[in-house]
Amino acid sequence: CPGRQEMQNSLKQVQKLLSAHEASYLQSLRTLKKKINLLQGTAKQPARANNNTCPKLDAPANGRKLGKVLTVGHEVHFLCDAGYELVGSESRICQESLSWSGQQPLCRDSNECASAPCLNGGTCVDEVNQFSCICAKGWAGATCQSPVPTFAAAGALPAATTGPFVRPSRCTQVQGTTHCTCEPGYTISGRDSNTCTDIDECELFHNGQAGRLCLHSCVNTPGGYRCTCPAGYNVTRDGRSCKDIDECATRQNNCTRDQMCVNTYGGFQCVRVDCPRIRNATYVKTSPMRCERNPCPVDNKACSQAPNSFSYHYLSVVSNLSAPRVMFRVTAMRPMGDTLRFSLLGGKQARRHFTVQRSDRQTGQLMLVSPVQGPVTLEAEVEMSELEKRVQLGRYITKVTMFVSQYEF
Ligand SMILES: [Ca+2]
Ligand SMILES: [Ca+2]
Repeated sequence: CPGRQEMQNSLKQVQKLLSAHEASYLQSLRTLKKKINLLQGTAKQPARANNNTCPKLDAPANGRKLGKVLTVGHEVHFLCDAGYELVGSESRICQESLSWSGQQPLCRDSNECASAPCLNGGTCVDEVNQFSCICAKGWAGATCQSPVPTFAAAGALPAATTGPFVRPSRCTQVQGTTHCTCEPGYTISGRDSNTCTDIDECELFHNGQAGRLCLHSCVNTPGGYRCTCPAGYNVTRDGRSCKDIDECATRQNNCTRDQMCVNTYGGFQCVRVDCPRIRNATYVKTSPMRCERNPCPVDNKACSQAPNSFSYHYLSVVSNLSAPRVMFRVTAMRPMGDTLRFSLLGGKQARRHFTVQRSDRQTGQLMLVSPVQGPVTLEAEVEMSELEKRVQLGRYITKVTMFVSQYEF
């Protein structure tokens, strides 16, 4: 009967399916058991570690070892330092037999010369992580790429590019690149690294923010520079500024015996003090810088009204001195009478530059009111008069001569 046959076929298929499931189930069970055994073995391992590890491995010379676990199933990897290449097994596994797979690797110096980097017949020398070239005659550079300029070629250069302002550079090869250096005060010339040219410090620092290189003038020299000063000055110890030469102290003057030498900034002056010749009174020199009136005849009012003394003072100042500024003080040592007066004598020029002020009861001071551009010589006279009940007792004149220099140092 067809119905029964169909039923039997279905049962057979179910049976096949069931036995396939059973086989699969048993297989899974075996795998699980294995895994459990392996896990149990791993858990017990520390107690018998010595029995279950591969021998210790060393890192190769010029290389490193990655991985520290020496138990079965673990891997150790090897790396080489830069410039070295690995020969042998890159990684090794600790096997069930407690021995490592593969071979102990080596780190071998890699050969940078393999690509024949030296040109024009140069010989390559392999070094650790780099190479150098020994160039054939007539060639230079890291890879012997540049022809060496011969002496004849240098001589053929225009005159402006030779001489003390041009020097050859010193070149060394480091890691395949050429480094050229110059002596101090020189810099690599823009055109090629074989030539060094002098640095023009005077030009370079002409308008420097930190101030001029030299206070007066700068002279560029091969490999350096120097500051110079105008006549009458020496360069200071720091090499930058200028210091006046004291011609009076160093006998570099031509003043005669009856003259006095006055040192000025940038020069000197020979001065001679002559007592004034005025009507009604005569004067005598009481010191090199002072004249006093001779005693007046009795009842000679004109003589007794003439100044009692003239004092002479010479000042040396630099040009453009800041103002206002006290230039000189006149003091009455033993004042007589009840009043002292100080006043400025002299013409327009004196009044343009000076004023006289009283600084205390017995002292008057000559003030410079505006800066003066040198070179110029200015003169001013300060008169001090003593009065008693508005009657003049005495007059004393101080003549101040001011030598203003050309330069501001
Ligand atoms: Ca220079
Ligand atoms: Ca001088």
